Amino acid sequence: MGYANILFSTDSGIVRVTLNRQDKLNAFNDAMHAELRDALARVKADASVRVLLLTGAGRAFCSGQDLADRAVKPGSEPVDIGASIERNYKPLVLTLRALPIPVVCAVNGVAAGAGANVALACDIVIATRSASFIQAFCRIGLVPDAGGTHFLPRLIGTARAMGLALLGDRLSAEQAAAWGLIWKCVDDGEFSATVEALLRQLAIAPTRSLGAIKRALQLSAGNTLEAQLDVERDFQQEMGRSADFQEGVAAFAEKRPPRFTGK
Ligand code: LHQ
Repeated sequence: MGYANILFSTDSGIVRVTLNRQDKLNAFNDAMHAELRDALARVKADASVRVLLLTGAGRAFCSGQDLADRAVKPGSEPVDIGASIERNYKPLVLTLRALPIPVVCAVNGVAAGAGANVALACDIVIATRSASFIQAFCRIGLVPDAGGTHFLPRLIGTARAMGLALLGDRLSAEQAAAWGLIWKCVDDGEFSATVEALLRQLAIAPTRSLGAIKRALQLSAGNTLEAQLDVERDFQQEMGRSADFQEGVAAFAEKRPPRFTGK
């Protein structure tokens, strides 16, 4: 499948997916969603991929749903926004969460509406200082989607989630980091280099262990302590049999850096 709305590249275990509809601030439309589905299926099928980057081209990360798209624009035909969520946003968020590799979201500019919440669905969210997050849904009579009502209260608590979702105010990247909504905010001039270093670090990490960590932390949101202790036991049992665990321990004993293969 050729891509017209995203950029896709692979290099040394790192896949980079860039939302690329710059004149619309990288708003999602049906075509972009289809391309993202295809791209994520390729990532899922390729065992050599060890980290995925999601970012945006130009001055924005993503302005959410394209409000001019036929699928959502009110007109003579009634609009079924639920169908668009079922077809596009729900599978996108679930796929990002289920990928057994770390997904980095580099928020290079404004992230609004579903654009903000797709970012929050990623595992490590790093933003440039001039970026911002807007739960824009209430500005147009909708509710947060793409997992926003799930992620926001878990990440920053109900009071802040309510404030953001009910008011639709712009939250600076700096404040987002201070609140724990995202991993980190870095100065614009250091953003690309910091993202690159992060990707390279993750690409040579023990990938199976990172996948298990991701899953275990996700499961903890709905688990009792006892159930979570069982999750940890089962993952640890699995990791204990991995080549990377052997390598990690051997490297420690030999006082050398580990050479993880992701196996
Ligand atoms: C856009 C958009 C956009 C089209 C900027 N669409 N053109 C909803 C419905 C259905 C299914 C499921 O889910 C959803 C979830 C959602 O995502 S609802 C939320 C949708 N997003 C928004 O409401 C945000 C709309 N955009 C904005 O508020 C602003 O553009 C932000 C704050 C993102 C950026 O503001 P500025 O930096 O001042 O840029 P701008 O507003 O001048 O935008 C630049 C261009 O991009 C402009 O086009 P133009 O031809 O005038 O230069 C905008 O019309 C276009 N654009 N967002 N979502």
